[in-house]
Amino acid sequence: MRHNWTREEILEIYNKPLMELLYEAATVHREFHDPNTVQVSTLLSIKTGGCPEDCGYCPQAARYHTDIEGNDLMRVSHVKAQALRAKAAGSSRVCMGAAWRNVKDGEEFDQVLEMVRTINKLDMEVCCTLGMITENQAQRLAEAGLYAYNHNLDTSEDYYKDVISTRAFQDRLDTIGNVRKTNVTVCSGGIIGMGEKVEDRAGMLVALATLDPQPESVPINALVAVEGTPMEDIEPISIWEMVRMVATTRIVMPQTQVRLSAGRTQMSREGQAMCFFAGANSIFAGDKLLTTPNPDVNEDMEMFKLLGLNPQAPFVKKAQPETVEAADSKHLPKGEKPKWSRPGHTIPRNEEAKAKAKA
Ligand code: SAM
Ligand code: DTB
Ligand code: SF4
Repeated sequence: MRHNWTREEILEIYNKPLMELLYEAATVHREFHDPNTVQVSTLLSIKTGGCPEDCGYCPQAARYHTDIEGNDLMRVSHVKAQALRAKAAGSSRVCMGAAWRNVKDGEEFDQVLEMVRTINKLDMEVCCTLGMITENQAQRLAEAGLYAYNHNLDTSEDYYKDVISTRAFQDRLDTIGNVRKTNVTVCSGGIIGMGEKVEDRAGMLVALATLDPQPESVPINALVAVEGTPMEDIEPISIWEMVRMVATTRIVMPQTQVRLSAGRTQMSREGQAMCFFAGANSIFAGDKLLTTPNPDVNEDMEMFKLLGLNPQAPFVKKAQPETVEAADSKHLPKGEKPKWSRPGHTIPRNEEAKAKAKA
């Protein structure tokens, strides 16, 4: 396993003649994974909208005017019902997303811990994506039975400054570092098609591939351009860019689960098949991502049948974590006030979208 990839090396891979790139990626893929098995995750937005951050791609940022329905924290009983539905539809993992900048100790986080316990007891892998977290909060999630924590780098450190002004790239790395101090696996990837250069895609892959250990899973999202966000007018990327990104990710992170994430509604079956050949071995299933549409589950299952793919069982890569009940917890809330950064520089397109929303 190499942890010293450079941007130049990664760019060279990304820009190879396509047939060379596909062959190399598929060869690496077969060495480490069963090419006919694809892991299926279901997303659940447990707290939607009203987010204080200014992420230029995100329909859930309160400052932009988008057409989404915001919601308070979901009830544990509702989460359990949704998880059971996902399990019946073939998912082995539930990923719960909250439109938070960071986790705060208190009743809502206690509820999330209860959701984690509940889903782990259904024998499904549980993932959370709740924004920035401290080591103590990561430990508490681990104790509840969390399998993975998702926290995307989203793009290169350079381009990050053109996308988000309310936190810095280093905050993301720090949260990933906090998760790494526990038994919880790391899920971290990003978005392509936000107007970044190919060099930025390579830069993001350097940041991920040089983590030691590398993330256990890497979601590759294509931007879903949502009306009202600063990126509403960005044209969708072509399938060839997605295939190149997936193949390059596979080559530099051979053991990682590479997830075809947002943007699949715009991909044909042929396009997705090429991504699976290039090393993608995970998808988000269910007709909704967090707030935007995703292909219908039945259509996905038809695609699996057509391609001879099988959904992966839970806990094949790593044993199921144990759940410690709240009453037996060894990690009590510390009531910390972590100093996550707030660079606050001006990003013109974010300011424009904010002004438009105000007007
Ligand atoms: N608030 C938490 C955070 O930002 O870490 C967790 C939820 S956030 C919605 C999770 C991820 O969704 C983001 O890091 C980003 O990669 C992805 N995402 C959000 N909006 C997207 C969009 N319009 N297109 C593609 N991916 C998007
Ligand atoms: C990830 O990388 N993509 C997922 C999940 N991790 C949390 C989210 C995609 C969100 C797409 C836009 C939306 O539906 O709001
Ligand atoms: Fe908030 Fe996460 Fe959306 Fe950024 S990506 S605005 S932090 S929900």
